[in-house]
Amino acid sequence: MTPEALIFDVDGTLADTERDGHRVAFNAAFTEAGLDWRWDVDLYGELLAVTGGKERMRHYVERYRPDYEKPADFDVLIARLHAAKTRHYTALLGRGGIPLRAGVRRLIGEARTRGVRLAIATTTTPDNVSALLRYAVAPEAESWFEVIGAGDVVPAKKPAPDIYYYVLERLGLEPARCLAFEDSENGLRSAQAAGLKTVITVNDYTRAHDFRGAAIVLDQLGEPDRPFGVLSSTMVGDATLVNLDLLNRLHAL
Ligand code: XBP
Ligand code: MG
Repeated sequence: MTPEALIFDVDGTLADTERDGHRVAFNAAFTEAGLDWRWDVDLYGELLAVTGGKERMRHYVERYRPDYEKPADFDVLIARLHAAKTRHYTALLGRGGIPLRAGVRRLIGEARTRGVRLAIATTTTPDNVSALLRYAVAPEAESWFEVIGAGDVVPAKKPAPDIYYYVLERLGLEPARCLAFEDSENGLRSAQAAGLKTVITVNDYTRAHDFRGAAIVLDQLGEPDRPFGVLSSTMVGDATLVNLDLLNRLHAL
């Protein structure tokens, strides 16, 4: 049974955006604002437990900077820092700073050719999604995605299922007709709670996460000359990349 729609997470799934993208942009925003907040690669890995950039900054101050005296207008500061971070991040994407992960372009192309609908469910800011699609996929790629659920359109971010409910409602589809693509435990919990079968492609930040309940866990989607590595699956058979044939089999399980 062919899935009617593929719903993609963005950060860590379409591209490895976190370590060399979001993290760098947060640090640039902190420097610009004259703050001594610095997020190194390891600390950022810990901070990723909290989804959403504004939420992540608040968590950092609460958990790691008891010394920091919050100004009365702390909410305004967070909003300003986040706007600056989005500016730095989208500029970095505009310079071609972040490529797509292996197999992403191929699978999106195959879905379009075969009439499988495409959507996005992410906690990241809409401008970040637009920039990644435009600069890393194709100038018109945003129009390939029927629904883009992003950022603050729902109040509760992943691992809450709200963003997937939002996307499913706009697609007009039951979760059983779709497949989700995620890279993290928070993403998997969100998709699962919305009733979606989920394909996981791990990255360096998420390799050790708990992916119980995922339909399949891979190191990447695979290319003809770069077979995927399987971390967990009951049914890969002789497949070496994620294509619609494999997705049909997963979906039918
Ligand atoms: C992605 C995130 C995002 C980005 C930053 O999670 O957690 O917060 O790190 O984006 P997921 P903003 O891949 O599970 O959707 O700064 O725009 O919030
Ligand atoms: Mg992700």
